[in-house]
Amino acid sequence: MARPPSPRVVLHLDMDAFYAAVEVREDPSLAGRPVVIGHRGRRGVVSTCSYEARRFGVHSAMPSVIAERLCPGAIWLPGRMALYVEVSHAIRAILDRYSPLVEPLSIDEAFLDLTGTARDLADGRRIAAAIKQEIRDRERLTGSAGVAPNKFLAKVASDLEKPDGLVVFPLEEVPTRLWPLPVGRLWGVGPKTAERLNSQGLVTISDLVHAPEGRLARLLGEGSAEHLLALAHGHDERAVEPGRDAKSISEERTYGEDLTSPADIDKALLARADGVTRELRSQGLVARTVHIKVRTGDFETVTRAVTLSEPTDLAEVVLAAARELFRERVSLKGRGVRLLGLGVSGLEAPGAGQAALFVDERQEKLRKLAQTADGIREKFGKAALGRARLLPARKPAGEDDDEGEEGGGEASSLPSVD
Ligand code: TTP
Ligand code: MG
Repeated sequence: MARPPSPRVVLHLDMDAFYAAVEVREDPSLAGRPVVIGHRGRRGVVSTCSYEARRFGVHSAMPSVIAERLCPGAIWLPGRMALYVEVSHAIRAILDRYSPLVEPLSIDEAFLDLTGTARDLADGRRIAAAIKQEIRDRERLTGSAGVAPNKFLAKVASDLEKPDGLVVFPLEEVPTRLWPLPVGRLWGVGPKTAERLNSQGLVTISDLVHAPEGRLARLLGEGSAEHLLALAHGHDERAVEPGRDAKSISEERTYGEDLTSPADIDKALLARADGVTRELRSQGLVARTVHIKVRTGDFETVTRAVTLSEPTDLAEVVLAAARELFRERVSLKGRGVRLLGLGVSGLEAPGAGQAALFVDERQEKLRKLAQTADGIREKFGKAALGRARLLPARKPAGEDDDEGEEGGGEASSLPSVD
């Protein structure tokens, strides 16, 4: 009989008060003081703050005016993204020495699959302690680690004893340590869903687990209910995916019939900009460079690229750049478009520039809209939400409403992340 697969050992590491901690490291006179990263004033928001400032109630994404009121004695710093990225790379280099399977999630957190190196969770704890110590020695920073048989429990665990925490979360401890937590800790439960569950008296994960059978499915749909209950029991099969630190994200499509009308070409660009930026947002990244690839009916292929003044994850911004590239730098000379691709590169965590430290109202509005749309798509499937402009009176050849699927005839779609 085949042996059952050995249990996995997954580690999640999240640095403590990352930007603020780097600033304190650079200027030790800040140690022990409330430090806020962000710009003061009406349009500013808090990027993060030291744990000393958190005691006053200050937190990430809070409008600066409120933070100033809560903690008048705070030291405000504008943030130095280049430095934080450099430190992030140095930490990544440390992590890479402990496992070939490292999946970065943001500028200051990553999953490591330790299954190959750690015999069991206790061994995982030993490795986590060594990683934390090495980060402390080399970078003079602290991080919090969670060690568990899967990604979900590892991520919950790393947050349980922040800052400077190290928590091992075996499956047996799910009832005592996971069930008392609020439903919002389950992946997939955003503020809206949490509110809905709370209004039904379902406040803790324990409430979900003990709800009468079928109740959750009636509230959220069968798929979501099943997913949440699996997590609530500490089950999560997702693999640590090192490929997620993509260098570029792109989509291209070949059309059965060459696109000739400007309107059809524009619709195709919009569809690709939509797909690529949705992937960006789902990975929590923004991009600096937009490129397009155009193959004409006679098989000439050109690529064109432009670097944006601010990185973005918004379809509108990417589309505007792609349109301009197409209009200004592609010459069809009467030929039709056989293949059209759109990609983004220069990927980074958001907040990499001034843009995230200030609230740009129009961009924020667009982002909120996009995130709401992403949420709806995730919940109800891709067909649930299109854009008005994506519903052409006449579909371009090979273009399909159903994202990412092949169109008629010889059309093909090649989304790729590399
Ligand atoms: P987090 O890991 O969420 O926060 P943190 O590291 O500052 O604090 P914690 O100890 O709770 O982990 O985010 C990492 C960095 O990302 C953070 O230092 C600053 C940046 N960031 C923003 O710029 N804006 C935000 O809204 C958030 C949440 C983070
Ligand atoms: Mg952090």
